[in-house]
Amino acid sequence: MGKGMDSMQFDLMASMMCADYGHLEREVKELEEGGIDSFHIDIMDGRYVPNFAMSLNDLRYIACATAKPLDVHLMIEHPNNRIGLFLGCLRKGDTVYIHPEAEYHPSTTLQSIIDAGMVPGIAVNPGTSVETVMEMLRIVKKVLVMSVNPGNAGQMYLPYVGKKITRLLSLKDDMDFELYWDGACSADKILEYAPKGVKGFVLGTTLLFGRDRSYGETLQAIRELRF
Ligand code: S6P
Ligand code: MG
Repeated sequence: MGKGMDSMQFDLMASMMCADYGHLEREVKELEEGGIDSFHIDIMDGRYVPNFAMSLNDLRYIACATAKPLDVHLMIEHPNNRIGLFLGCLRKGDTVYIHPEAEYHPSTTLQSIIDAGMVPGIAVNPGTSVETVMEMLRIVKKVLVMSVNPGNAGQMYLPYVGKKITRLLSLKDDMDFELYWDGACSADKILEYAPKGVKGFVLGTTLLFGRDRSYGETLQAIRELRF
């Protein structure tokens, strides 16, 4: 759990598609030692999004390299066709996010995730309205708000997503889900949205990776943000 000066609680997840693949085990250890809360695994199929990032073997490798929770973000068409492959790599309590647009019957897929003992989540694209996912909000425990279009790291924040985050925050307690941020996450976004109730933030190239200080130093600086 993240802890700021006034005990602000929030989770920090590392977007592992941004890690150094030449030294993946070392990356996992340095992030763990630096105090990361969980590992965010972006799985892409080159169809639902125009990119390939991580895949099943990367997921297996990281699952073996850490005891921390995993946060699996499936950016693939019809995840239900292959959901067992992914669930088989995970431990109970890990999170699986699907994109509702990628599935004919997303609630069936979410039920498979629940039945396997995992935490069910949906990822909501910038262009997807709250109305279209409203019923699924009753099923999921986590909503991953995309503040960039899915498919790539290193993109610009899309400001129009802010209004949707406000709307989702107003629904989360009644509908019993938590809200997480994915895309272009900077310190100012954590400063603005953690106090409003966003529960966790996926960290990529904007704040954590490819910088000239250690993961531990960066994570410590985030924990020490003054809210
Ligand atoms: C995008 C993916 C994200 C990114 C992450 C990168 O499709 O779901 O998890 O990897 O947002 O962060 P940044 O700071 O490079 O945008
Ligand atoms: Mg992601």
